[in-house]
Amino acid sequence: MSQVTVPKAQAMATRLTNNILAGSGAAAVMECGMFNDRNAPIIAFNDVFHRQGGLTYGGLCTDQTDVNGNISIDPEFVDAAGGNFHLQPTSRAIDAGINAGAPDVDVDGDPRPLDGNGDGLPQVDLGADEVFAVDNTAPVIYLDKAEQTGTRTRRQSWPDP
Ligand SMILES: [Ca+2]
Ligand SMILES: [Ca+2]
Ligand SMILES: [Ca+2]
Repeated sequence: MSQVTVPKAQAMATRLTNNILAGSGAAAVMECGMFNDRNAPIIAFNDVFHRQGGLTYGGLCTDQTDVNGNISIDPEFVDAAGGNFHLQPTSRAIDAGINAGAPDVDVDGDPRPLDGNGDGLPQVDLGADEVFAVDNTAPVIYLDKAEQTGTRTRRQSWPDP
């Protein structure tokens, strides 16, 4: 996909949420208002990204990056050239969406929202794919502890699990 055009006639009621729009070339990735309407769509919680650092928003749409949850980052598809638009586990599109109004399943039939960043909060991912949770739990380290207070030393230790 190189460009998305939001027709002016539909723009008044159009709300664009939880999408990844990645493009390239001279045209803006998201060009708004090609037809009759004078109102820009409501754009929230999307990743609008130009692969060469070019124009992301055009027409009626002002730059929405860092506004209303919108970001502009490489979505880190698994293999875009090969047609695999699943997200890599490191993608910042994971858990970057808004749950309200999002579908219950993703393109694979995976349930959504899932907690994909390990913070305990299930949040939808941007785009068609919902990524299964990765275990980001920090490893538990057991230490012996010694505190010196005046001439006294207090020792504390925990058994290994
Ligand atoms: Ca998620
Ligand atoms: Ca989360
Ligand atoms: Ca999935």
